[in-house]
Parts: sequence; structure tokens; C-alpha cells
Amino acid sequence: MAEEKAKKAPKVADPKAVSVDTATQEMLKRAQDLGIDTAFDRAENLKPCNIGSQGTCCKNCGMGPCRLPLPKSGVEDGDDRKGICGATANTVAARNFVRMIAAGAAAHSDHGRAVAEVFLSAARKETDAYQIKDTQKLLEVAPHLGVETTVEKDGEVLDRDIDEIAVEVGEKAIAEWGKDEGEVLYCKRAPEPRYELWKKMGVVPRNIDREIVEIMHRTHIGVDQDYKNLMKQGTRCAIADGWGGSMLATDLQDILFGTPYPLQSEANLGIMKEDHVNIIIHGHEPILSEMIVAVAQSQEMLDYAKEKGAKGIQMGGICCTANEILQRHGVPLAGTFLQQELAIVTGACDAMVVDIQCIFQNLANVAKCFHTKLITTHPIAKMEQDNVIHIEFDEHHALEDAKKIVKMAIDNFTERKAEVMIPKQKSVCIAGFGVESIKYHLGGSFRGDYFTLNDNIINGRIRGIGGVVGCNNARTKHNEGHLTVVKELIKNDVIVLTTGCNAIACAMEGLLTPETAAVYCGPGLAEVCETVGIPPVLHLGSCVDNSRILLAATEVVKAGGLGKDISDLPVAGSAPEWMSEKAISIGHYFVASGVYTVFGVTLPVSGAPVFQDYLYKEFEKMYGGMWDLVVDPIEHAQKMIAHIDKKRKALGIDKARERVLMDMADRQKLDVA
Ligand code: SF4
Ligand code: MSK
Repeated sequence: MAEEKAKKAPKVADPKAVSVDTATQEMLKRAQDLGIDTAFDRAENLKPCNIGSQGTCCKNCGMGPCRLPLPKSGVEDGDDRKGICGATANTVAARNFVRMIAAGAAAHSDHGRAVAEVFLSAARKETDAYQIKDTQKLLEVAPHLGVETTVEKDGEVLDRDIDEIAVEVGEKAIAEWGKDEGEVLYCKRAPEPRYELWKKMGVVPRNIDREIVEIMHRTHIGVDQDYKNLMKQGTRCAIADGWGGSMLATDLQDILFGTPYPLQSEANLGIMKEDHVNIIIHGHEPILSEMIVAVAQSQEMLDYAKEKGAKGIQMGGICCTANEILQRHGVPLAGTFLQQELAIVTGACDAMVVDIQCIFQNLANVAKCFHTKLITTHPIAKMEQDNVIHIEFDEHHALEDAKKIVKMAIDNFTERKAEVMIPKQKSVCIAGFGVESIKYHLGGSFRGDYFTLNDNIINGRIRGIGGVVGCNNARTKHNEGHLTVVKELIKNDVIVLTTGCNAIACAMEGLLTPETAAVYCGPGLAEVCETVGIPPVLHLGSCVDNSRILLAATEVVKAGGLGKDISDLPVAGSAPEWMSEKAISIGHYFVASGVYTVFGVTLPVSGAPVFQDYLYKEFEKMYGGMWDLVVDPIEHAQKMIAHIDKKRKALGIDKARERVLMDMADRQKLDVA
């Protein structure tokens, strides 16, 4: 009889080595004690493929995969690597990179499309569950889509009927995905020189879907085999995401569910309560979560929960759904992307409700070990495991669906099996900033614009702006990169605008409070934060809300004194722990908008040094923004600061300045030619 080979026990992660967050460490330890694997452990056992992580593995046809590893001797003396079809390492890496942009843009934009469809149903009054909430924002957005807000009658200018405007906005918005001619209308919201540059470079997107489809065509075997031409299409597609699908998602969500304004809440697994029904919502689209929040707060459901012996219903969010329901309702954040399995490991998660994006399939296996009901809700995002319940969510019966889900969670409260172990850690946070609220806080009630922000950048109290965003990545210590980069920036007087899982990490660390300023900020930024009463790290929402960062930068340009384009501003972008294809699309629309953008962890381009140089160096000459990869978080932040200083110097504001209040004429004098 053949000797049975002893199966090697899988490795487990050292909790202290893989996360800086003590709640995460505690829950990871518990999972390991119970024999439940999580992403942290799986990362120990699955090593990434070298060639894939260098970006030079092609599997775009059945003759491959063709793997083109970087020769040990380098490629200085020539690079003769090619696939069976002859594709060079540059072509392979560029094709892979633009496919990531296409996938990321598709994810954001399909989310935007779903919101646009619900918006149009609400505008046409085909659903009772959703109404147009923010008519002010509707009136602001309408002209950007070519929708008139007034009408002339008998020589008199009259306000147009708001319902009529809403329907036309909905129709025009949906057309942005597939119209036959013209261009994505929101591109004109960028500063004029930026729009003109895009026109000159031939990268103004025609419609959102077309740019994504064209990438899939161009990257098919035997089509586009010039890395520069591939990146031109990647640029057009990324612009269609940032200034198209994502921006539409943000605007239409604000109009439907309300534009966020700063509010207080809490963050980390400690927000869950043993004596409450705990419902964790995870994913991205707020269409579903808005309804669940409304239903969970209803008297009927609270009474029902009490009938079952619970003291109430505690909602919590993971990933970007968390940011959406936090910024509009103050629902606390349960955690970041890498904490999703751990929320179930508490033993207190009565239901985890998921929609789309960033959802681990292993949630189903973890849920099996506890009483947790794992509920998928979206027709495009199901799971194969048999313990997963699918309740398809439809805007036409949204309230009924939400009630069914909340009731299922309440019924499950009495079914808890394992001992409940909720970590104590949670921090206070202020969230819900946006273009409008920054205007209010940093503009002042009289001038109501970005003048105060610009004045403080010009006088040097604020050195510059950092947009720090993006995911967690199990290949790097959870939240360490996020927090180190952000702390280094604010220590050096760089104000931070944050979204996504970086925002959640900052919230968990207590960085989203005005009090943080005195502890972590340089003297200039601390003074501004204390005077105005804002945190030095401003939570701007979810991944699609990176469009708010683009518009905030545009407002800074408009307020004057800091150049004529986003590429003139002392700003830099960062994703210290990125992992998703969406992050690549976001990174590239930041670059195409003129922002120096640094990623941490890795970038799948190192196997094609010529292509890599094109992204890291040549793009700056064309667009004023470029990519970079810096793994060490302090160096990462320092490179952002060096770029900010380079821009300050070009603007002539690098010397310490008298703290004078500038008027418009002074600011215009400062404008670079
Ligand atoms: Fe290989 Fe070319 Fe096919 Fe890619 S497209 S797998 S490089 S033959
Ligand atoms: S959820 S894309 S892990 S930020 Fe937007 Fe967080 Fe990254 Fe998902």
C-alpha cells in the first residue's frame, strides 16, 4: 500500500505582524483558534507569481499563457522577449494595464449606471421607495448635462418644473453611457486648459461604455501592439470613469439620497453590540443600503427586535457601502476590506448583507462556522456556496426587500451559537465632507468659496493637498501604509482628502477628528484646523467619490492664485495599500487630470522597463501628472511632499510668506502664465 503523504499544515499569519489594528489582531487570533482561515492566513500560503506581478504574463489567446520574465542581466543591451505572436514585453504589460483600467472603469461606471436607472425611476415616480431629495444639487448638476433650469414665457424667465428637470437629468445621464455622438459632457467641468489638453491629445471620451469596450477589442490578440497607443486609450477610458461614470454616480446619489454634510460617528469592530441585532452591510451601491438603514430604523422593526429579546438594531458598514451610509446617516464603520471576515468571527453578526465589489467569497465559509446569514442581493453578484441566501433587490419593491432582509436578521438574533466576542476598540470620527462643505468650512460664510483654503496654501500654513485613497492589500501590513503616509503628510502641513478604505483606516485611528490636529499636524495645518474646526484629514466618501477630489481640485484652481490647471497645484495622490482594478483606473484618471500619483505595495509594470518609464516619466511631459511606486510609506509621503514643494516653487510661493489676506487682484497677480 502506497504510503500516504502527510499533508503539510497550512501556515497561519502572525496577527501582530499582519495588522497594526489591535481589534483585527484579536479577531484574527480568535479565527485561528477556531480553525477558521482568513485572507491574512491565505496570503501566507499563496505566494504571488513573479512574472504576473511584473505584468509580463499574457493569456489573451489560446497559444499562451506566454510568460516573459525579466532577464537577470536586465534589458539594457536590448530586449528580445516576445510571445508566440511576437508581442513584446511592453505590449503585454500595457495590454494588461489597460485591461485593469477597463475593469475598474466598468465597475465604477456600472455602479453609476444602476444609480442612474433608479434615479430615472424615481424622477418618473415609478417607485415609492426613492425620491429626489436634494433639489438644490439637482439644479446645480442640470446645466452640466445640458438641461435648462429655467424657461422663457412671454418674455419672462420662469423656473422650470423640478420634476421635469429631474426626468431630463435622468435621461441625459443614462445617455452618457451609450450615446452615438458627442463626448462625455462632464469633461467640461475640468479646468479649461485641462479639457483643451485632453482634446489636443485625443483622449476626450465619447461615451462611457464605448471606451471600455474599445479596450477589450484593442487588447485582443493581434490588434493594438503599441504601448503608447494602448495607453492613449487607457487614458480616455480612465477619464470616462473619473469625469464620467464615477462623477455621475456621486452626483445622482447626492440628489437621490442627500448631499453629505459633516457628522459624527464611530469606527472599528467595537461598534457591534452584543445585546443588539447586528446587521453588517458590505459592498458599494447605496441603493440597497439606503433602504436597509431606513427600514432598520423604523419603529416596526425596532419593536420586532425587542420582541426577540434584543435591545435594538445595530447597523455597521464594511468597505465603501460603509462610507456611503456613514456620510449620509452616521451609521458607524465596522471596518475595512480586510476586516470583512472578522466581523463574522465576532459571533455577533446576525446578518451580513452584500451587494457588489470587494466581497470575499470566503465569507460564506466563515458564515458557516457561525449563525450568520450571508445574504447576496445583486443579480450580477452571487456565490456558489449553499449556505448563501440570495434575495434579489429591485427598486420597484425596494422597501419590501429591505424589510425581508432586516426581519431575517432579527429572527436570527436568537440563533447565535458561538460565544460572542466583540473587540472593544472603536474611535470617534467626523465624516461627510464634500465639495460643498469644504466650500462652507474653508470658504467662510460670507465669501463661501475656496478662497480661505487657497490663501492658506499661498501663505504656506497649508503646504499642499494630498488625496490618499484606496484599499487594503493582504500582501502588506493592514493599515500600516495608510496611517504612516497620512500621519507623515499632516505632520508636514499637507491637508489630506481621503476616501475608500483609507478613510476607514483613518477613522479607526481617530484621525478624522479636529482634536487630531494638535497631536499630529505641523504648526501651520494645526492652526488652520483649530481656527476652522475641521479635522486635518477630510473624509470625502467612497471610491466613486474620488470624483469629489477632482472637483475640489477644480474649485481650488477656480478660486485663483494657484495656477490655471490641476497640474499647477501643490497636490499629490496616493494609494498606499491598493489592490483592486478600480484603484488602477482611479490612479490613471488622477494622472490624466495632472496629479502626481504614488502607489504602494507593487505595480504590475516592472517587467517592462520601457513601458514603466513611459508611465513614471513620459506622462508628466504630456499630462503634468505621472505614476510612481514607493513601497516604504515614509519615503512614499516624502516623495509626495517633494512634488508639492516643486509645484510651490513653480508658483513662486515656496518662500515663507507674510500672513496677509489676499484679494482677488492679488491672487490673479500670482497666477502663473
Ligand atoms: Fe502569447 Fe500573443 Fe497569445 Fe498573448 S496574445 S498569449 S503573447 S500568443
Ligand atoms: S471598498 S475598492 S477595498 S477602497 Fe471601495 Fe475599499 Fe478598495 Fe474596495
